[in-house]
Amino acid sequence: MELDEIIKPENLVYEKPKLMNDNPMHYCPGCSHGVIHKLIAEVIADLGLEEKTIGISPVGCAVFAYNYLDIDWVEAAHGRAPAIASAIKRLNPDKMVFTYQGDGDLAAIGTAETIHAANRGENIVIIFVNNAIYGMTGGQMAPTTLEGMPTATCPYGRNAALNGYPLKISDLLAQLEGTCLVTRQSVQTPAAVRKAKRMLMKAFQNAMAGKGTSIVEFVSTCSSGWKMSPEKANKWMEENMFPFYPLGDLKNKE
Ligand SMILES: Cc1ncc(C[n+]2csc(CCOP(=O)(O)OP(=O)(O)O)c2C)c(N)n1
Ligand code: SF4
Repeated sequence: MELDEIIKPENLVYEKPKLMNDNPMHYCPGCSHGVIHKLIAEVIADLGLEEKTIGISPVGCAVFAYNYLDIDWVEAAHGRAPAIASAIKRLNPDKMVFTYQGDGDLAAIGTAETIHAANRGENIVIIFVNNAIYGMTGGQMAPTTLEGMPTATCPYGRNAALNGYPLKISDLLAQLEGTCLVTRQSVQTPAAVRKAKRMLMKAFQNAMAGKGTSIVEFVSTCSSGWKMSPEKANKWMEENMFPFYPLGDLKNKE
């Protein structure tokens, strides 16, 4: 049978989002970043915001996010994405502005920018990829590293007495008046992907409606930094990350 006969519009059950180009992704096998990129592309297209969306890419493994989604992007210095997003949204209130940040970018060097943008209630979306480690730089401890979890800089496991406790920054952000939606999602199963997409869509709608800051945390895997196979990383995340970072809405103002 010829390919043309199989690939008919009526047989189509899945297609790559149109905003995702054909550049090969640099992410490791089993990494959550690629799936989250796909969701963003789908949500932008579903809401018809292709010409209105400006993404702010971070420093971290997602530094090259701008290579994969054909929307407008600005590259921020490490941790400064929420400050840049605030300025862009204020100058262009009709645009859809989001940041895309890892836990090192958002919850370590960028803590101040994140908290103050959320506290000002900037009409932006903050997409927070929490893989509990600094992936890009070789797997060092992040603020969100779990107690007992080994990393390159705490090879015997995070010790709270020495390194402090893992930071639940989304819980903290949910306390701020400026946030309208703070939700914790994941993309390790098709059901989780569908749920995460619904919440991401709500976040984008909130930003366009001027309701304040929406934060979508994705509890994520870093198979390379964790030194696990993709399959094991997913299982480890379910067993160890989810009990400490439970999925669901922390705040959802109607
Ligand atoms: C000012 C500055 N300080 C430190 C670095 C080194 N650096 C690059 S990425 C990174 C952390 C990335 O971790 P995370 O934000 O969790 O993203 P991931 O790579 O895990 O997706 C650090 C510390 C830098 N590039 N710039
Ligand atoms: S190092 Fe970790 S976060 Fe970076 S691409 Fe690889 S799996 Fe993903």
